[in-house]
Amino acid sequence: MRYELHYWPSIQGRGEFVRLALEEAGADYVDVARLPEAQGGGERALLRFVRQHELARPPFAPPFLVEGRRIIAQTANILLFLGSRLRLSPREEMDRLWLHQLQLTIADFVEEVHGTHHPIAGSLYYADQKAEAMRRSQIFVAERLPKFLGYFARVLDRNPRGWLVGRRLGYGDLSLFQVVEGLRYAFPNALARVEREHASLTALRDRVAARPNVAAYLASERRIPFNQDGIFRHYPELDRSSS
Ligand SMILES: N[C@@H](CCC(=O)N[C@@H](CS)C(=O)NCC(=O)O)C(=O)O
Repeated sequence: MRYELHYWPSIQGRGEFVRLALEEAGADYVDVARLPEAQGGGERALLRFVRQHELARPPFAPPFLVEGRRIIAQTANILLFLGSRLRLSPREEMDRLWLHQLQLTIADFVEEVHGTHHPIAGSLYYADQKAEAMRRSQIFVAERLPKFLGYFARVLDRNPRGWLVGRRLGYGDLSLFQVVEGLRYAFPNALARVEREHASLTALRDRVAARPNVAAYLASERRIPFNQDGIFRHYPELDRSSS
């Protein structure tokens, strides 16, 4: 059955974690809001869906995935659902939970990345919260970024296969790839320091980028370039170390 991904059409955002899983698996899917409005796409289609108040299990926010009559929201939950269908998660229950746990930790981290440029409110412009963003980013660069990435590097280092969980690539590896890519764009100075310390992060990033389906996707127009509307934004003034 064809999967429908519903996400904002002009940013990678959280939808990208789902896109990467669908692309790596060669799944049959449509990125609905990226279709022209005449074909039922565009932001209007997305908003119409979110505002369908008669839905029994409505999503709160994009991304969400539709498969037939099923609607699944929350990035980590979508990946939990897709993981077994697309062979991107291990078979053992405890391994699956471990992968889900890592994905939830990635979700926490992504929220903190977003908080670097929008520490007060998502509804305010960056310019209206720049002072707070500078303060928050200093702490992010000095403490949170090395702590989260050091954690993921430790997990990678413990697996001789070099993946987060088990013998094969899973959806968590694709997400960690996206985090490294996003941070290279948003915080190039801070990330270079962390990558120098943790070779396993760079190795994971390179192995994922070299997967044939991922490489084809990254080179295609389906991959939206990083931009200043997404989660990973490059404001040079935020990428400074306080030391
Ligand atoms: N925890 C949710 C967060 C979803 C979320 O924040 N979606 C953003 C776009 S990335 C959105 O459109 N939020 C609208 C809102 O929070 O009102 C997830 O991981 O999927």
